[in-house]
Amino acid sequence: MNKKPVVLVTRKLPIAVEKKLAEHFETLLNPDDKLYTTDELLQLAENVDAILPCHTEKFSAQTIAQLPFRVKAIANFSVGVDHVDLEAAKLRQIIVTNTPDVLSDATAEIAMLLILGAARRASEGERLVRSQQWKDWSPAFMVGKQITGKRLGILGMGRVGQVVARRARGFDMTIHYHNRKPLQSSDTEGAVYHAAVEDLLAEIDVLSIHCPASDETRGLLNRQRIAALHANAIVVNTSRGAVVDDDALVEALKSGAIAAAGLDVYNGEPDAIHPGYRQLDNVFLLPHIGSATEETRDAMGYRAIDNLIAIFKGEEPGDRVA
Ligand code: 8YV
Repeated sequence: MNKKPVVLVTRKLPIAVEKKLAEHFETLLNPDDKLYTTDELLQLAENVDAILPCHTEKFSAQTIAQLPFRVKAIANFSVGVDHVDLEAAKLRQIIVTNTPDVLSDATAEIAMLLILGAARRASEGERLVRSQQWKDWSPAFMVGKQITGKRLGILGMGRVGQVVARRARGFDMTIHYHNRKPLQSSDTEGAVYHAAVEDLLAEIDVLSIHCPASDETRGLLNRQRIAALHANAIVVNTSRGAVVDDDALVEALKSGAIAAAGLDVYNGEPDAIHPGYRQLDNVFLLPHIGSATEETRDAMGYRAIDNLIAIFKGEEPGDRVA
């Protein structure tokens, strides 16, 4: 019998996923969920055929160049692949895959939570109750923004963006979007396309960011574009912190140039995020939990396993990105 390929799993995955993986592969697991340094990662990769990492492990060109030639695949447990230098992987003929689709619903839920939380001052209210500072009620108390019937702008109308649009229609929101290309008219469900980001920003009440981090999108929401938003606007980000210029967003939130923000992803996450966010009352902050549901974690794992199975059968994996 042929020996099973060996897969290095960099983080603790759901039990069912680790079990399924072990049916097809020899596994090198991380039961303590230790965050490996790059040196540890390279050392562990010495005797494996593939790596199943999360976005917490960075595969720069330099790291990829140091991977043993035995490593044939990086099957990510993530939809975002900005932690992997795809060009470097291609050069080394390492196949890279991701896990699209299966986390769209979970991430859209968090986008809606952020929209509502930011609009209705959930963070501020929760802190008030917990700290026993809630002493009074009046009609002027904790008045927020109503989102029903407002205009939602979606930056990046891919899989997650489209689910958010659908959920937001349940709040009677009208949908505007910017994408590299307009969607086919059969898929837009009446959403209004804006070819220029600035035009989108000027038209909306809530902005929800869903584009991946790339050279084109890094710092896309910069000072000049934030200035195109109106003073009641709310900005929500569940994609990647890199899309936002933090100094500019913090400044706009502080000065009242925009009303509020809801963030699940950050530059410098987890422990080196812009300190300004922590000091502001008008931001609703979550710790990168867009896809963190039991169903989605399992589905992400199974999708990564399917990709690995295809790769080691010599077939084209369903979710190849490099
Ligand atoms: C994941 C994500 O939890 O899949 C992604 O790109 O950002 C998250 O929702 C994480 O990346 C797992 O590696």
